Amino acid sequence: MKIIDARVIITCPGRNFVTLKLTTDEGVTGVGDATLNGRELAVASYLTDHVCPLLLGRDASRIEDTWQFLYKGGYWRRGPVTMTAIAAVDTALWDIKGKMAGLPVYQLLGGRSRDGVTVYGHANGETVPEVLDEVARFLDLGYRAVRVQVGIQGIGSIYGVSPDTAHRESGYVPTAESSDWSTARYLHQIPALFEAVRERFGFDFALLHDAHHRLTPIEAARLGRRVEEYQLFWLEDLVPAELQEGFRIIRQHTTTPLAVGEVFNSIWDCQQLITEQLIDFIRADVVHAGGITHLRRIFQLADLYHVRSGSHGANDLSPVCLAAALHLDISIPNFGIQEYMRHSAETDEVFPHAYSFADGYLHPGEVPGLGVDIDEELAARYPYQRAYLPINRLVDGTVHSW
Ligand code: EZ4
Ligand code: CO
Repeated sequence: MKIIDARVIITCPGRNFVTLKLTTDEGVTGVGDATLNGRELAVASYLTDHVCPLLLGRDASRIEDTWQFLYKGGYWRRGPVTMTAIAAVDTALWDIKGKMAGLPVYQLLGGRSRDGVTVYGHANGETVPEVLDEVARFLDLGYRAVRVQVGIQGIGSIYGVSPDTAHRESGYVPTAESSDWSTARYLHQIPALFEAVRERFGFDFALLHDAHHRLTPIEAARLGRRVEEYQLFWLEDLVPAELQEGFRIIRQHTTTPLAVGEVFNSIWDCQQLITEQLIDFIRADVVHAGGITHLRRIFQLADLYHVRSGSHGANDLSPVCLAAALHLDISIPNFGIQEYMRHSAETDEVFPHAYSFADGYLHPGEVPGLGVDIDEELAARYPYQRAYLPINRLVDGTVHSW
C-alpha cells in the first residue's frame, strides 16, 4: 500500500487551518492537522517543499518507521514547525490504517479505557457576574468541567477573556497589542473569581484556570497556595516552562494541581517535569507534539509518574486534531481531561466529523479511521488570511508573555 499523493490544504473558515491529505494507491485517504497558529505557512512549506516529495512511493502502513524517518532523517530535530509537520503525516497514516482495518483508531490503540472523554469548556467574561452567567450556561449544557477567565480592573483587554472568545481567544486577530499587564493586579483580583464560582455553583464540577505563562515561579507559588480552598482541578501555564526545574519552586509551596505543555513539541520538553513529578497534567497535543505516535509516548512516560493527560484543544487546533485526540484520550489509562473549545459552524462544515458531545463527554464515534474529513470544495471558498496571536506588554512597555 503505497502513498501516491500528499497534498496540503489551507483554508480559513473563520480562522486558518492547514491540513495534510494523503492518498494511497488503493484510493484510501487519510488526513492530518498541520495548523501552527500564526505561523501556518511555515508548516505548509515544510510539508509541501520538503516532506511530501519524500512520502510518494512509501509504504503507508509503516507509521513508526515513517515517524523515525522524518524525525531522525531530517537531522534538525524538534521545534514546533518540524514536529507539527511530522504530526500531520503521522495522524494521516493512523487514519489510513484505521480505514484499512475497518476500525476506529482507538481500537488500534488498545480499545476503550472509558465510556466517554470528559471535556472542559471556556467560561469567559470581562466581569465576575458575566463569567458566572457563562458557567451557568456550561453546567446547563451538561459540562462537568469549566475553565474560568475574567478581566482584571486596571488592565485593558486581556487575551482570553473577551465574551466572544469562542472564536477569538485562540488569537484570530491581526496583531492585537495590549499594554498594561500587571501581575500584581491579577494576583490581587483573581481569587475573588474562584470564590464567587464556588459560592454560587458549589464544588461538584471541575474548575480550571489558565494563567498563560504570565507569572514567575514564586508568584505562581503564592497564587496556588492562596486558592487552595477553592479546590481547582488545575492551574494551567502559571509560568513559562522552558526552565523545567522552575516548577520545583511552585511545587514546594502549594497542593493546587499544575498543568502545562500546550506549546511543547516533544517528550524532551517535559521529561524533567514528568519524572520529578513537578506537574499533575501534561497538556501536549497531537498536532504540535509529533502526532498520535509521539503524544502516546509522552502519555506513557507520564503514566509512570502519576501525571495525567490534559490535552490542549483550543479551536485553532482543527477538528482533525480533535478527532485524533479523542481516539487517544479514550484509550489511554492515564487520561485526565480534554479541552474543548467548540469550532465555528463554518469550520464544522469544512471538516465533517463523527465525534459528538453528550452529557459533558465527547465521543470519537465508530467510523473507521479518525472519523473526520475535509470538504475540499468548501475549503477552497475560504482563502488563507494572515493573522497573528496578540502581544502583551507591561505598563512600562516591556514585552511580556500573554
Ligand atoms: O492560547 O491555542 O488553553 N488554551 C489556550 C489556547 C492558546 C491557543 C494558542 O494558539 O491557552 O487558547
Ligand atoms: Co492555555
